[in-house]
Amino acid sequence: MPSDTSRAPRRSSSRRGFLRLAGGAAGGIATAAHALETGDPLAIPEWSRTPGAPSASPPYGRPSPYENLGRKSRTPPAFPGASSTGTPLQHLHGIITPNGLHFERHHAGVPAIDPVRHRLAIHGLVERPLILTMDDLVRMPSVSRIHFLECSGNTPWLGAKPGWTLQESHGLLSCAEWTGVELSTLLDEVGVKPGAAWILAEGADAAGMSRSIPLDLARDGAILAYAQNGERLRPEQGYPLRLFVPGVEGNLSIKWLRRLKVGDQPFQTREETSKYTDLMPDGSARQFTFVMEAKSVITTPSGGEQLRAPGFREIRGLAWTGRGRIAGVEVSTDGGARWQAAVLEGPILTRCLTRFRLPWRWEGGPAHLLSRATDETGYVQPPRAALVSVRGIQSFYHNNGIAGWHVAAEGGVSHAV
Ligand SMILES: Nc1nc2c(c(=O)[nH]1)N[C@H]1C(S)=C(S)[C@@H](COP(=O)(O)O)O[C@H]1N2
Ligand SMILES: [Mo]
Repeated sequence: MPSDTSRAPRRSSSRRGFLRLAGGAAGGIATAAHALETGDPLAIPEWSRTPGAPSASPPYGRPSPYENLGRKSRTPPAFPGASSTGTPLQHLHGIITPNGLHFERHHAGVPAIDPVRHRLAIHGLVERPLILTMDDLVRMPSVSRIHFLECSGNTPWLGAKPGWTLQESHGLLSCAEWTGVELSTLLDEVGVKPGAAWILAEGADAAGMSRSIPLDLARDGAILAYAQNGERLRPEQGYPLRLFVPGVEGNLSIKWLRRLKVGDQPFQTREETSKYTDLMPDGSARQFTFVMEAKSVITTPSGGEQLRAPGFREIRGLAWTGRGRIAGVEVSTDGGARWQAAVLEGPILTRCLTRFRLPWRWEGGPAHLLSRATDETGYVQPPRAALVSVRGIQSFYHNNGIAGWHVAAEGGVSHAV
């Protein structure tokens, strides 16, 4: 039994006794609710009495009408097409983000691309420049890998915002299985010339979004992805083709990819000069801060939830790192005075979300829930104050500081750091 449960009085040594879900102060599970409604807990409900709807209606399935999930706009659009929507992480389970709930970040909206007319050009410092159709790419050797994608602007440096839900504080984070051609396969095909060191990737959207990617990073598992969780990419995720660079800020994963140009130095595009740099306290700016360092967050309880009755409640969350695998996650329920090791749920994949969980009893008083991830390099997710002491508060991107939730005595949950 985990250490924090040993303090709870136990009526029974069985697991059921420990959870004490039925009856008592922590009652209120389905059986009890059904009994209230019908007076008979084993009565046959109406949906068991006649055959249900036939299958294939609609042909592409949808969630139950009782599930009311949606992405939510994160920022008011600054100019036409600029938008972002957050994944409702607080309502999801496991590590995979359903395609319809993957977060979105568009600098000039979602282009409507005809896959038959779309082309990928690769040129610059290469022996054999190429122009590829989607059919050409899909015929090539393929890989499928599960990785997280996080916008480096996901969690602003604002400190505690009591009104925030998880969708607002961490929603520009999703995780999917990406299928496509490894970029290194294509680079071998075109033959990179001596002196080549960077690759420009350019999107076919009206923003013409482009970033420079070091050749080493491009060869470290980057994918020319055409599928996501088993089906072709969603238009919002870059249909028909996106670059997917695992472990680094989402901005490098250029959607609607139309061109790759190999060069001997970075191309100094708008997105790596005026944007996606980190302003330091001395006025200098850090450029090319690619990697997403270890980070974690508790997904439940989280902001906006209302705990109703004291009793057992599993604390659950997600941890991730751009440097490989998550090695451990610790959870505190008292604002960081004491930490306990959470259980990591497998599979623990590289540059992927990892689920963690910890049994907890809410005794009814205030609590301050925090989580802290450690990755396989030994890097430990820092407190916000430690980040601020080095980087000041002018930075906008790459906030991976410890954050969590405050549980009020009456059970209301709000954002806290
Ligand atoms: N062509 C293009 N690629 C793009 C963007 C864009 O606006 N245009 N947004 C970038 C940013 S800032 C992020 S965080 C990710 C978001 O990917 P998603 O919308 O699939 O979640 O795509 C990146 N690739
Ligand atoms: Mo982003």
